[in-house]
Amino acid sequence: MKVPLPRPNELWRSPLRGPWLTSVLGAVLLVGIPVLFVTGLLSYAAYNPNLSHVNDKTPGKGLLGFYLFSWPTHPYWLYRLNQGVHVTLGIVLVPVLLAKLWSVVPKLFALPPVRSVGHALERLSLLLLVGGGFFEFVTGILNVQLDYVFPGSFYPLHFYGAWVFVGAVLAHVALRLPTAVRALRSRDFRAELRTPTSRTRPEPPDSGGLVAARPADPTISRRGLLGMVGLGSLALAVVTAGQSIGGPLRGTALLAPHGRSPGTGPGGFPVNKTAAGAHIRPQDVGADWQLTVSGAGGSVRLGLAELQRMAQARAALPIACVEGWSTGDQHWEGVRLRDLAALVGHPDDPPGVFVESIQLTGSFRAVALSAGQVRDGRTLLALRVNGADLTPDHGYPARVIIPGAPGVMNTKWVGRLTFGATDFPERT
Ligand SMILES: Nc1nc2c(c(=O)[nH]1)N[C@H]1C(S)=C(S)[C@@H](COP(=O)(O)O)O[C@H]1N2
Ligand SMILES: [Mo]
Repeated sequence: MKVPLPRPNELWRSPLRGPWLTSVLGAVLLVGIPVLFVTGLLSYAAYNPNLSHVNDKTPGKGLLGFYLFSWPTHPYWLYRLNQGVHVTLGIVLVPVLLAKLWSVVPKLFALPPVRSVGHALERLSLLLLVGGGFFEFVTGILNVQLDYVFPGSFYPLHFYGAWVFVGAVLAHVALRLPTAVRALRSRDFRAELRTPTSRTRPEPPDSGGLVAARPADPTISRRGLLGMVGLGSLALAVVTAGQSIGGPLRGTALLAPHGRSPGTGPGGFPVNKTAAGAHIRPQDVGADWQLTVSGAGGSVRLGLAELQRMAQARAALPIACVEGWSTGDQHWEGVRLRDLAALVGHPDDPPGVFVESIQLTGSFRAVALSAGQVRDGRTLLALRVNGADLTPDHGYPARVIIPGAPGVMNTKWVGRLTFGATDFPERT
């Protein structure tokens, strides 16, 4: 005996489900996802990956790196803004994404799974859309919350995933836009916001199979559902944005993994990796510490006192991490990188520099900076912050600070600067 399988829209019976609701949620994502994509691509460009394989978080990016450009130092808050928007928006869109998935759930279980070649292609694009979206949001959130839990690196996964996801979004929009526009016009948004649960009726039956075949009685209005999603997003914004905005709002960033209460005093701003975490021992940064500076004109070794006797410059700059949090503007003081370049044979028009920490293990202990970054008079080898010596956790005795750049480029516990190099000198 053959038992007919129930159709998915017979199993999912919410009277709210329908093309209009799906299209409203889709319209929000249609605005948000391009912003995520663009800020994500910019964030990758900000690493100056073409400068050095040490900076390149996705070796083998190939054609996908077509848009890369030399990341500017103006405005000095550029990366902070970009990354604050990227991370905050990504988190804020989670309730919308979940609601959108809920709204189309009968589609995901449509039977038979494939009816024709066209249908197969559409299903495949849906798989890439749902899978790609899920992957991007999960890897992004894991990276902000837990740091590096991935095999290899987060960057290639999130970067390649973004292209797959956006490709699927484009295909989905191309296939669905006319239906979505029609659906949006089928109901008046403002009237919907005035409709209570008691007057909530299902949308008319649709060919797409979203509307329930036998709708249950409503337990919430469309206005209620959209309000719930909106409040969820708002709540996430409130407990996230403070980590990028800083100041008194930092305390509200309940979801921020780093430094909600970074202490007080001159070093009272968030720390990513502590000196102990980086295995920097007190004797490594004691009286014996020396900085090796090399360039076309040779090498010099400078102790802290010698660096302190050089011209000291000041710059108010934030550290802004890829994870979205920022320290806000801090008052740094130290030697301009371009002055150090002048010491070793680059009196004018300095080249880029390869910066190495004395830290021996772990990520982020070396980075290549561009000539443009060295040239900027606000790019410092900072010795002091907020009127005091750097604290051990902030990179004592010396760290790099660069306007507009990602936090990871602000190398701490610096031991060697090689002007004109883009890799470890012993490897070239
Ligand atoms: N040597 C070294 N420098 C480093 C890091 C590191 O792990 N080791 N982390 C980088 C990252 S990812 C960021 S966001 C900033 C954080 O600086 P802070 O801890 O002083 O706030 O330092 C950068 N400099
Ligand atoms: Mo970072």
